Amino acid sequence: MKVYKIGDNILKYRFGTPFPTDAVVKAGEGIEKDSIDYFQIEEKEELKLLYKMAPKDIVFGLGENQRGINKRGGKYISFCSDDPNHTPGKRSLYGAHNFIIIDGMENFGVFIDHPGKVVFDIGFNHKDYLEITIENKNFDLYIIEGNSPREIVSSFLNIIGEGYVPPKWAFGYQQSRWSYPDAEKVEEIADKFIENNIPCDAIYLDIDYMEDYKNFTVSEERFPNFKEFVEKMKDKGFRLIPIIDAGVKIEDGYEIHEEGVEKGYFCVDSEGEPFVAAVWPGKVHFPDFLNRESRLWFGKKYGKLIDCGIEGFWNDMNEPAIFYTNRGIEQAIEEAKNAEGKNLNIDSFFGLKDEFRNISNNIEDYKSFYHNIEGKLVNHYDVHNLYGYNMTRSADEGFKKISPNKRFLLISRSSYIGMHRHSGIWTGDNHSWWEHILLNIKMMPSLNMCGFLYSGADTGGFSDDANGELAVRWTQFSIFTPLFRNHSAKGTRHQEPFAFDEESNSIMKEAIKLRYGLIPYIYSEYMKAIINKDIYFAPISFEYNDEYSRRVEDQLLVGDSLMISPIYEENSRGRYIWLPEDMLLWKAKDYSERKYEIVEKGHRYLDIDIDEIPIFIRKNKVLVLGKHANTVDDIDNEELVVIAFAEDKASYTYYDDDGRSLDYRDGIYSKIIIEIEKREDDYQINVENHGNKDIKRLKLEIVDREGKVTKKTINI
Ligand code: MIG
Repeated sequence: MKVYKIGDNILKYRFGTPFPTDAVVKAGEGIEKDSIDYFQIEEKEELKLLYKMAPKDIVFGLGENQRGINKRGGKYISFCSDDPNHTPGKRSLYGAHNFIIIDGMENFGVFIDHPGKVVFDIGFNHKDYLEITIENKNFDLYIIEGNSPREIVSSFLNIIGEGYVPPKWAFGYQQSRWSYPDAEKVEEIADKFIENNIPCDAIYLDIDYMEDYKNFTVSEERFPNFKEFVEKMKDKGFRLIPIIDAGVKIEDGYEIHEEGVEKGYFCVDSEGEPFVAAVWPGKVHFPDFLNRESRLWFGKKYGKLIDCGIEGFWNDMNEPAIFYTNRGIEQAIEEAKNAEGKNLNIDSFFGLKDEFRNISNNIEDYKSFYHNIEGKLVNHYDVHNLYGYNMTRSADEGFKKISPNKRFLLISRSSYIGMHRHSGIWTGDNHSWWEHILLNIKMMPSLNMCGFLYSGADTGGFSDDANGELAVRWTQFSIFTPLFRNHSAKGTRHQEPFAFDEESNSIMKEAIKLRYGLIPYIYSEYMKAIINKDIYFAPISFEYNDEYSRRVEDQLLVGDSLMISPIYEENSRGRYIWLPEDMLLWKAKDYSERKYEIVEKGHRYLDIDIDEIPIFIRKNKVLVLGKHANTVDDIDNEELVVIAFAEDKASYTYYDDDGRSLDYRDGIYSKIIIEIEKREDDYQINVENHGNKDIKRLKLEIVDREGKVTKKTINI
């Protein structure tokens, strides 16, 4: 074991010879040390790290996973999986996010940088023990110390590098469905948004836009004159976001297939031949994204669609998902033949059924192909969790070659720590279930701790049918998620904001308009989080360390000023809330109508009608609101409403930039610093403008401890 010091509070323990994952961007200096802090080590066939948790310890993290914000009580397996049923017992979803924080008797973070299987048993086997099992003994263990979870997260974000920033329009509402099958349908959907005056910035193209599911092709029949169509839709205010799948169809004459075979850009089987699996297009090869040249080659292919005016993509099936291989099919058929005519007992009957069920995403298949890493073959199974990450990295590297200073929208289904530098993620195939609104709420802060700030769930739910109320309540939560996308599966009920009864439609519309009003705040908080290595969604205990706050799982902090308490139960007209301090409540309905009330610290029951979105402004904090428009580009930025809950003083730093380039990385952005201080019965306001050329007026609404509202307009 070698030990490295990375900064003041981080140690890296290196076991064996780890595969370079590129998760961490900071190298350290070697130091002399021969024991590991905090953990006991058990070395058998696998390596086990053991930690005895104190009763009050909370364990945060693990990004995309089941269960609570506090991960205690569960067992989680990092092995990226295409699992469309996110039921509570599932241990693996699409991502592998091996970062946890222990907050209690001792405070530290742990990151296991290992691209193979890692098991986190957090008090499942034995309620007091955290056991981390790493199958392969070559890995890096990072231990990060800090005084608070927020400090630890921040140190972690600091070593994994600066997060992805999408174009500003990607903070607008986005509509998706599997599929809007042709240009006619896409345009019809766009026109419905226009007719109904509902803001929307993007419409997604799912697999049916392609010709026979071939990446980087567009069906001539369903989308004739694609380039003109993309332009026409952009003129109407909608960007089109095509999907790209990991598998490349095997077909003579298909350029990507032929080039890939010729140049050796695909993963190979044990004979050295391109590995064959079947996904949407039928038989496919998998690009070897772990290989630098393959990555560059594939990344540049996005240019084909970029040339047509496309500015955003979603990368799917990149765990990679495998429907079947010949091996799997043959084995199952063999078992079926053996069973033929036999009197099957319960075990052999279910065994036979499982044979067929287990054809997809089978471990044997993952063990039967290889990556070429600088001339050395590496078995896929050992580096499985890096595949989606590197597909998405390939896209981002391609974009940077094609248009170095332009921001693209990019989301990936599968991910590993470090991929947040290249893209955001959507959380995959959830269901139109109330339970999945709650899962969405709990997952957001965990994803943020792992760097994935630009994320969101399929609003309204992917599988199964949503009713109007569910679509409404989900939308009312998703207006706060940086990625705000409504998506649904083939064969399910339509769930666009005009697909339900009149009341539900109109509530969804108002919620989406409110989202656009919130964009100045959301964008400002998002960007400050990126630049300061901070998070956007946090558990309330990150700011309030009382014993109640530490247990709250269904209220979140959004940026520095807000707390939200979404409704996630059917037929609900209110809910219990824990207020760790007095807060200002705005039950938002229509964003231009603002009524405030002070809610005092304590346990409260709050009535929340179907059309209300409770937004709490924390003490001495500020919410900024803009005007809504039907697209982000059309937002009129002249006036900013500044809502302050000022017990004695409140301040806010409003961030903005051009929204489309990467210039913010060179410090090219504007700030308006607003300071409000209570004086006898008036307020002293101090405004400093550092380079914002859009905003001409601040309309202040300052609410004091008694609920008295003072309005002021300041020209800047
Ligand atoms: O096997 O492209 O998660 O969003 O609509 C399903 C079809 C493949 C899974 C994605 C989903 C997408 C769907 N895809």
